[in-house]
Amino acid sequence: MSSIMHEKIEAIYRQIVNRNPGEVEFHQAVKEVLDTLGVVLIKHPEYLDQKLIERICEPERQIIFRVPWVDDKGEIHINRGFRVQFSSVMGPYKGGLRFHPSVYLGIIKFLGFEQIFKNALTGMPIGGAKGGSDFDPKGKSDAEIMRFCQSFMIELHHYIGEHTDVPAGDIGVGGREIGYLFGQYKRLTNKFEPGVITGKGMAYGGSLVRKEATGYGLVYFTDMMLKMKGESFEGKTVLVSGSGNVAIYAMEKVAQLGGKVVACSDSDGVIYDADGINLDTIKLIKEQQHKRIKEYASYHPKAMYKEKGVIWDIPCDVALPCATQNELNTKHAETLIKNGCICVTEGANMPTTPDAISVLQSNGVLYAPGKATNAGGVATSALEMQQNACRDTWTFDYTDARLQTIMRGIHQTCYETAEEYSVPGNYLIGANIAGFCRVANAMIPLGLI
Ligand code: NDP
Ligand code: 2IT
Repeated sequence: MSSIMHEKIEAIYRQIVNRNPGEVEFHQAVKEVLDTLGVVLIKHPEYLDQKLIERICEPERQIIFRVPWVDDKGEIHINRGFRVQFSSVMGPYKGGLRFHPSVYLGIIKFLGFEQIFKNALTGMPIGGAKGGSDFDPKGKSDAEIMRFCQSFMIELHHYIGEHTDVPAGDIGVGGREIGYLFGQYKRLTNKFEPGVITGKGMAYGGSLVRKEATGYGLVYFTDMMLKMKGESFEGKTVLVSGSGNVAIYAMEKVAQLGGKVVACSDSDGVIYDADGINLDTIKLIKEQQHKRIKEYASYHPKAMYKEKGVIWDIPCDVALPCATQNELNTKHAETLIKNGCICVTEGANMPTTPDAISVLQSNGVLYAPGKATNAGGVATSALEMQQNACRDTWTFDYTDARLQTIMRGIHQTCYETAEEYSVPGNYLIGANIAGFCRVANAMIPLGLI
């Protein structure tokens, strides 16, 4: 890239950092994309003239609201709710809701920003958004979760709708929370409008495969990358961080493809089972009991639990970070390489730090970013919206086949874009450029928006 182009992009980035002080995760996500766009801007100077980067980096709308609720003891709590509607250029705003104490505007904006390009990569008609709250669901009763969700929706319902903005789950928001949110939306609007939210239960308008989609999609994509190198999951030792929705179904699909997942984790520690993680036990502990991963050892005495352990210290062939942002740093990347890991693909959003990505890539480790590899979740959300729109329910196999086709399409797009820009095998550049160009090409014909 020419130094003039480098300076232009650097100036845009500086401006974005200054306009959004303190939002470090947002800065990181923007920088990762901007660092790969120089070659595109040389080819398409109109993108610069049209100030496309500056426009895309400024959310179309940001909503911040108070969420008051009462706990089981009668004490009042006040949380903060967010919905950042980033881009509706490809379709209605679409993206999950995260309930986690770490949530603030910078996290929601990084997630919403990535969502624009991820959603564009799926090829489905969906724009990009994200929302959530600094509410901590851990240790809360069902009734407390319900009251919080109802209060959250009292504000949120003004801004969403099947043609406007369609939320879904993310960290701390799964099937239970989606049910409470949808129930309250229905009461407030007096409309049974299933297309307003995705990740719904099958009893009231959900889609088969949505629960599995992010994890399955990640593993389908990873399998395609491995196959390009003459490899497969068969006989591979795999690490999956986290033990939530994405991690569970990544583990399930790895096992189906002949790999062995030997460890998973939560924010308290790591569980290692040399025999392969028993998924029935994980589902029982996590999906039904909402308990800690530590419990696993009481069901499988040979398994080892390490409080505050680092999962990436365990030798593996393939590492799948499926917990949260910046969970895999340079030191972890070096350990993985030393232990012979050949592939790192992201189930979580932005789990690998920028320096760690460089370390992986320069050591020849296959790497692909979350906005490509975890797009199966939101893509299947779009399939749920399609079923809702035509009041239909598809079979598991049909929906799963659609998911596989979408993941194949994303893989091919990233792979071919990397070749086109003379960086073969660089899925990061392929994903960023392909996603950005799709959004840019949809934006220009719409005038100055
Ligand atoms: P869940 O809430 O179901 O699970 C999250 C898991 O990650 C839990 O095991 C949790 O442990 C762990 N975790 C969360 N925050 C931290 C933290 N700060 N430090 C350490 N561990 C943490 O969420 P999902 O599985 O839905 O989401 C996981 C990741 O995948 C997120 O990055 C999300 O944005 C991304 N994603 C999710 C999609 C979806 O469809 N759900 C789609 C695409 C991406 P603990 O219980 O201890 O907090
Ligand atoms: O990060 C993500 O893509 C999600 N949390 C899923 C979003 C969705 O709308 O299904």
